Amino acid sequence: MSVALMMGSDSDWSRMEVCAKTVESFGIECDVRVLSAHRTPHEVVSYVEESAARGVKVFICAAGGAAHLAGVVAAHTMLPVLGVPLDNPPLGGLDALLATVQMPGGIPVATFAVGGGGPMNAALFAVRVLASSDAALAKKLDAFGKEQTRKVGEKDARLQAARKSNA
Ligand code: RP5
Repeated sequence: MSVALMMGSDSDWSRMEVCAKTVESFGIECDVRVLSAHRTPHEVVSYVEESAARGVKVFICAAGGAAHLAGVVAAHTMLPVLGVPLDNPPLGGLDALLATVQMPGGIPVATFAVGGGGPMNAALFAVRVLASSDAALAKKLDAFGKEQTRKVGEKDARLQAARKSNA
């Protein structure tokens, strides 16, 4: 059981590393590859076909600009495909967002936020998909949620203390 993270270019990695790290923090293998819908179209299809045979259960596809990677992958598999549009210049990611999200009916791509929490949320969504049939993983997700809540509580307490000492 693993996740495949595909990126259109190595220039995407600085924004997608958090995605791979988040998947791996749950003890799930994350295969990271640079494969482009436009520059390596045949390799994309071969990789998608062989990945399913290797136990990949979810594809995460990140690309900027004319971001067709997630759509092409979704056209070649029945596994869930999560698309992460990236905020490249000069259009800042609106181009990638529209290319990723505006899929024709019949070929679904779950699309995440441009920048911000998008790459991390794609990872967490992949973990949620896998956790739906894995009780141990569901437990880890639950612990992650509780820890996140605890950290927000800490931040709030710090803010209250700082405001009190400045009053
Ligand atoms: C997209 O083109 C890639 O996902 C990347 O975001 C963008 C630019 O690629 P490089 O020219 O940096 O290789 O396919």
